[in-house]
Amino acid sequence: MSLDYVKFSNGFERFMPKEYRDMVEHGPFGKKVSVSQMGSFKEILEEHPMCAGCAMTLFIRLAMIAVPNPEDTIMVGTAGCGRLAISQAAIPFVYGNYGDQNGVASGLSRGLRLRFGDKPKDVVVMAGDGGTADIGFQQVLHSWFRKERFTTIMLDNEVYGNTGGQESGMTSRGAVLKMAPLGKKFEKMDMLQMAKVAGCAYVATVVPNNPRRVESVIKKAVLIAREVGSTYIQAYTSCNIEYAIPTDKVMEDAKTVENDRYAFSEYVSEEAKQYLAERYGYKEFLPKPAAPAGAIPNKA
Ligand SMILES: Cc1ncc(C[n+]2csc(CCOP(=O)(O)OP(=O)(O)O)c2C)c(N)n1
Ligand code: SF4
Repeated sequence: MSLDYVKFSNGFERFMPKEYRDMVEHGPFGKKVSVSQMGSFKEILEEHPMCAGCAMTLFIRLAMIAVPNPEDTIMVGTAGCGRLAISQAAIPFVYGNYGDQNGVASGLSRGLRLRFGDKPKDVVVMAGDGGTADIGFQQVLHSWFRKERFTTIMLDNEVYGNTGGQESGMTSRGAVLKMAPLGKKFEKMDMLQMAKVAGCAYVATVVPNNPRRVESVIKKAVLIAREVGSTYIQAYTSCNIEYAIPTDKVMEDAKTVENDRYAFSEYVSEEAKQYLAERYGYKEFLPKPAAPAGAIPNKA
């Protein structure tokens, strides 16, 4: 796993399928690409079998562009809609039993550190809200308490989309779904607060209609996870099928939900701020210069 796996073996170039040649020649491996350049390079995820207009797919596509070193990244996932797209992408993908993704990622991340030492190999978990907050909850929380150094991304469509519309812990109270016809009786779980209590060094919420923000939070989360500890991103990735959102209204819905219960939020621990500033030059986290002696502080 390195740039070596995205180059041709001598003499084989002309036998490789066009898609593969495009990926080697015009893909993002070993280069710095950004979401603002979409359309000018071959993307890691282009074709997938998910529903037309599915916002989850857009988010996954953006996430694949945002990871800082795609050639040194392994994605881990589980049952749910997201794996249908993630498994089509040109990044290695590990898929286990439903809900065991954070256990698998813990072992993988530790193993990669033993094998490759200081050379960063990034492990990124992407799983649905059911996989993260319900079935995989125990393994998710324990990986955070143990400060396992990988990123967990919840693809929160607020429903079990892949199995036809059961409520999840992340469904909002009162929501009526095909297989929750009486309406959900309990509140949406506060996974953000749980992530902070469990000691995550970085916790953020995003919606996919702000690609630059998606890119920014994913980069920070992956970089922090390299050395500081667990990081968590919760992304609203609507299910247009189970929530009956017309495909041309998916982005409008994301905006409405952002204004309602998915306002952008970002928590960065002090240790993570210092690390991002010193190691990766994040200016916003550089310590503020001390006020000169005798200066009068601004009145609020
Ligand atoms: C052990 C096990 N139980 C149940 C299932 C069936 N199953 C597949 S996907 C899924 C729900 C996925 O919901 P979520 O994690 O929210 O992801 P989404 O499909 O909504 O993206 C279930 C129950 C399974 N594959 N394995
Ligand atoms: S069922 Fe919902 S989440 Fe799954 S692919 Fe279709 S729109 Fe996307």
